[in-house]
Amino acid sequence: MKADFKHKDECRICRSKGLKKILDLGTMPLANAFLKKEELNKPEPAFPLVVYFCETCSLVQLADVVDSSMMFSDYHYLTSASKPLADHFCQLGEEIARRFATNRDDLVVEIGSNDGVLLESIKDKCRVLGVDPAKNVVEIAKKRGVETICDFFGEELAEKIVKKYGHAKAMTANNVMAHVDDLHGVFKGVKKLLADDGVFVFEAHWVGNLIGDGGFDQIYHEHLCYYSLHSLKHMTELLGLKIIDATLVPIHGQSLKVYVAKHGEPSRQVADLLKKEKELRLDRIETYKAFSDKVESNKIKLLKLISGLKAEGKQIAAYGAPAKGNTLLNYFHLNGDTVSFVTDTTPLKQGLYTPGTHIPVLAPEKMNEMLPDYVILLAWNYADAILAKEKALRDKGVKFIIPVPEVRIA
Ligand code: DWN
Repeated sequence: MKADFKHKDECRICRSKGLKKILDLGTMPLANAFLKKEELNKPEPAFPLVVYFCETCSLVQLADVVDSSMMFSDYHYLTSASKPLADHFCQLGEEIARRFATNRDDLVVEIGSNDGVLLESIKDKCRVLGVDPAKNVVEIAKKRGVETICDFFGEELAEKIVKKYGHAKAMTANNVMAHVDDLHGVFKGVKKLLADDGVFVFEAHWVGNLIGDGGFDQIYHEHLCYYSLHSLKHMTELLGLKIIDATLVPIHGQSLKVYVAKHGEPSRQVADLLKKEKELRLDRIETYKAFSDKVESNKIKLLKLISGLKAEGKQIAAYGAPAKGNTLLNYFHLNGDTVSFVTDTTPLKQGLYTPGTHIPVLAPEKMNEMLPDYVILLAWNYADAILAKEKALRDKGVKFIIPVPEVRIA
């Protein structure tokens, strides 16, 4: 099937041509392209999944860019399907309203607002506006009472928003900046829309965690960029923006939480995190070569464990159908012959099949009915919350295989 993607040979931050290949995961279907039963026998679009490193600004990135409308116009991912994440974003919303949008008339704009969980939590404290390209998800946000523009954010939309709503005292974009191909356009749009004293606070998965955990499954076509604070500093400085604060939060493994403004001096934490990245050698290509070796050793360990369990006649299922789970299932060639089903709390995914591996996605209550011997915890980033929530299931003997950061059974 003809694939709609283009190959770029320059860095999307500094435009350097010297991109170096660091990991090739082969050709894969889109991680959120869950299938209906009647689509299982049809050809599935698949695209190269190859990771590159820019030695000039240290941005880790994909160079093969899939058409964004293919990935984001009808979206199966809902923030509200993961309670720990929804709770986290409500806390972030509270911080934004408390620190940056303190008056009822202050405007808060969220880029990639998904189903409106964050903005709904502060819509009675300040003016809120969401921006998200996924029509199906925007409808859910609007039902929550969150005004949302169904579009991709960029300079043009920023100008339209300023004309209609004025400047934003705060902006946010969580697990969004990784998805952006035109980074300059989005940051220029932020600069246009943000009030002179405004703050843009956003979270993005940290490449230091990807390397540390060997969490290769967070690599998929939606995620074009894998950020270090160093690379984000390079990007913001190109546009005269300043990173005034930064920290790490325990979300999706570990994510950067970055505060950007037009004025102000960087906090001590910015210097400390940049120093930590230097010590982790995130600006050196050798670091990423070692990462790809770790991915291979994790693959061997997990496949050895699974083949042993299958040889013993054990039934194996999976818990959570995250996008990253599809990278793992496809890269490890784990299909329905090995993994009999996967459960997920997202109604949009239930009744569908995983892309490439065609494993049925069932509602969570099916796990209690089927009681498999083992479940691969594909949503490992919520391991603590899920293991606690599923105590009764575990007391019935269901064991959890946690694939990242180290393969272990709980
Ligand atoms: O960047 C992105 C991240 C932030 O969200 C997007 N490109 C797509 C998506 O990635 P993901 O699907 O890997 O995200 P999550 O939040 O790790 O997905 C967790 C999945 O597990 C959801 O489909 C919900 C499900 N889940 C579940 O079935 N039971 C989650 C929890 C907490 C549970 O108890």
